[in-house]
Amino acid sequence: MTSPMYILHGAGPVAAMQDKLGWYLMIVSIIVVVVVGILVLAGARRRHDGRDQVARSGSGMRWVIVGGIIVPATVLVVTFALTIATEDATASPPADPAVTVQVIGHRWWWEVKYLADPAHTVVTANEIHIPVGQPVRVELSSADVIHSFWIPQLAGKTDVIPGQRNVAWLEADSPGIYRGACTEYCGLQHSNMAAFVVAESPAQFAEWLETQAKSAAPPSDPDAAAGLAVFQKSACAACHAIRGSDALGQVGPDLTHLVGRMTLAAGALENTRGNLTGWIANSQAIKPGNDMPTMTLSAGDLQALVSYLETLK
Ligand code: HEC
Ligand SMILES: [Cu+2]
Repeated sequence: MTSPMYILHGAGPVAAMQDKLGWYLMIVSIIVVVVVGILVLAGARRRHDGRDQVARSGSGMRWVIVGGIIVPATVLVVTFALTIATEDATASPPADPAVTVQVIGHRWWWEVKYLADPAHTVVTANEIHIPVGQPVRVELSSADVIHSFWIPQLAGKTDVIPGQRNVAWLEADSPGIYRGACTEYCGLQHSNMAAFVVAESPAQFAEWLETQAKSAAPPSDPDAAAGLAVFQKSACAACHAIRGSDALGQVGPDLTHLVGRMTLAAGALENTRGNLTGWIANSQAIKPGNDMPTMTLSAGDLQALVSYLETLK
């Protein structure tokens, strides 16, 4: 769904540092393999000839010291130093990040929280909006098992571990949608656990955050109002929160601004009215084993529910 996942097209400073190290390792490895291959072939041929005096002469010893100790040791030390330097630079976010976002791994979706303004906690799912060109601190935790957070074009993998808070940072050089995924096997629906970073201009980001901080307005349309009643009296409200209503559930994604999201169920479906109806009618057929049970709703209740959810802009 939406943008593919590129691992070779870095689009921000963290990815650029990791790309550079990756290419360095790749090139050095190729050179080492080729050189060792040539030496092995040459050695085999020499043994064949039965001429091995060179190995015992002084020039042979020099070869062993230079080729067997000095060159490999230099390559290893330089590689070690570059790796440590890259890890250090990519692991610690800049001291004053523009935005801090909490990302909580759930089986099988991502909860996304912004605590920038203490009066308003913004909670959304599977979509991380960030201002372009500014460093973003990502605080990672898990509600259940070990997951791993990976947005290949922006930053490498960081484990998401229950009972621990790991920190990653990322920054996008240009606006766009960067697809990521959970990259630590976490059960049945691991492959349907996409995350999307939406990088937009700082003004657009501020506007988005302001919209997200608002509570849902009570529906005016009678069909939608009936839908809200269904939502509150059925199990939905026990698992989902809609800020501004009585629904405070914490098991599933916050639905306050559901319509603004691109996908449903962590990239499993495009967010359209038809897919939303299908998801509520039988989410287990779409994402088997996910934590939303199949509920029996009358056709009327289902339509009312969808009409209500479609007002959550
Ligand atoms: C037992 C808890 C539970 C109940 C009850 C429940 N849900 Fe869910 N719901 C979830 C979970 C968990 C997810 C996330 C599934 C996933 O992506 O793996 C979810 C996902 C969703 C989504 C997709 C949200 C998104 O951003 O991807 C919608 C919409 C939704 N539920 C609506 C409803 C409605 C409407 C009801 C009542 C008819 C309902 N749910 C009942 C747990 C529940
Ligand atoms: Cu996972």
